[in-house]
Order: sequence, then C-alpha cells, then structure tokens
Amino acid sequence: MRVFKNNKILLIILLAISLCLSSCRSKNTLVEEPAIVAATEEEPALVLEEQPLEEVTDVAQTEIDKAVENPGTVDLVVEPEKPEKDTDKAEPTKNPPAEEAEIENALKIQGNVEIQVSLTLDELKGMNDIIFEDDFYSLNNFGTTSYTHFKGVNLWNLLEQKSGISSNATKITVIAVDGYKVEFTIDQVKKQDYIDETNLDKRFPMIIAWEEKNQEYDSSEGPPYKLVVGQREAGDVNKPQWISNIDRIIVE
Ligand SMILES: Nc1nc2c(c(=O)[nH]1)N[C@H]1C(S)=C(S)[C@@H](COP(=O)(O)O)O[C@H]1N2
Ligand SMILES: [Mo]
Repeated sequence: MRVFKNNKILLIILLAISLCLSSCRSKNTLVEEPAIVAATEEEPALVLEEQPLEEVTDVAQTEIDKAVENPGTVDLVVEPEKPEKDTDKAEPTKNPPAEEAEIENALKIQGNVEIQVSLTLDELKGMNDIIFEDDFYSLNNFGTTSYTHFKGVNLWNLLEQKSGISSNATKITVIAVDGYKVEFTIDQVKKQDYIDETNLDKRFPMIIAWEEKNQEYDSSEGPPYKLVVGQREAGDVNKPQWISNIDRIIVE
C-alpha cells in the first residue's frame, strides 16, 4: 500500500514537475520570443530613424559651418572690394560726365612748369608750327629693327611754348597709363639731333605722336599718344623709350 501510495505520490510529483517544466519552458519561449522580435523590430526602426536624423543634423551643421565661414570671407574679402571698385568706377563717369569727357585722354604736363596743362588731341593737332613727321628707325633689346612712320609734336617745343617749362628744370618723367615710365634729362629732351644709324642724313627730335603708319591711335585703347625718339648713337637701343598710351609728363 505504501508502495502504491508512494508510487502515486511519485507519479503526481513527476507529473507536476514535468507539467511545471513544460509550462515554464513554453512561458519562457513565449515571453522571450516576442521580446526578441520586438527588440529586433524596434532597433532597426530606431537605427533607420536615427541615422537620417543624425545625417541631416550633420549636413545642417556642416552647412551652417560653411554658411558661417563663407559669408565671413565674402564679407571680408570679396564684397567690400567689388562694390567699392564698382562705385569708384561708376561715380566718376556718372557724376561729372561733361568735365571728364573734356579732359579724357588728355596729355597732362605737370610739375616744374609755368602752366600745368591738360592738352586734348585736337589741341595738339592744331599746333602746326611744332608738328614733326618722319620715318623713325628702332632697335630693341633683341636686336629687332624696323622703320615706322610717325606724326606728332616736338616735345621740347611743346614744353617750352605751351607749358612754359622752368629754366631750372633738370629732368622729365614720361608716365604711361599702365605705369610704364621713362626718365629723361632736360638735355635729352632738348636734343634735336637724334639719329637713324642706317641713314645718317636724318635728324630727329623727341616727339609725342598721335599718328603711326598714317593712322591715328584708337582712343578707346587708351590715351592716343606715344613718345618716339631716334638713337643717340649707332647701336643705341631706342625702342624701350617709345612709350605708348602716355598719361602725363612730370617736369622736375
Ligand atoms: N606704355 C608702355 N609703353 C612701352 C612699354 C610698356 O610696357 N608700356 N614697353 C616698352 C618696351 S621695353 C619696348 S621694347 C617697346 C615695345 O613696343 P611694341 O610692343 O610696339 O613692340 O615698347 C615700349 N613702350
Ligand atoms: Mo622692350
């Protein structure tokens, strides 16, 4: 009896244990599996949402950084220069058009003279008694030679008669619009017997030419004046002294 009873009890205990184990296993799997599913569904969803958000934030930040940097450089470097240049260029041409038009492309003689003059092309052309015209021989640094026909005014006569160059003047500087300039002593400007080493019968003064090869310079390309001079002696490289687009002559 005890054995039966014990066996029954054992069976009940075993059944209970087995039931318990099976229920516990099924409960565990039921609980864990949704948890894993939920986790795997939520995590990618969070990752997918968070990555774009982070990317957008990163892009926004880099754009902000660029926007902060670029306007900074634009404000400091580009914008202040362009408007200033534009307004500087625009204002003189817009505000005093009549005055500017009259003295535009004028030949200015300044410094140690009785009268500071600003001569127009028409005024120079009207100076018949000091006009000089001839073929000038040129030699440049590379040994290149050529003959060019020029028409213009005698520079020394111009300085003496039209500007009243001071008797104590020692030198003149001829300055072009591009900044190119050449300095001459008064004796060099006074000199009326520059030569052409290939034709020693000729003699030349220093002239301000407005016409080259029988054609006037295009005033739209700058002041239509070129300093032209012959050679001091044979072999003299005179071409570098042919200063084009002269802006002014400074007497000292
Ligand atoms: N305004 C101006 N004139 C200038 C120069 C220059 O740079 N600017 N160069 C000189 C030099 S060094 C030479 S050799 C000749 C060249 O003249 P070309 O360009 O007619 O050959 O121009 C001279 N006159
Ligand atoms: Mo030159």
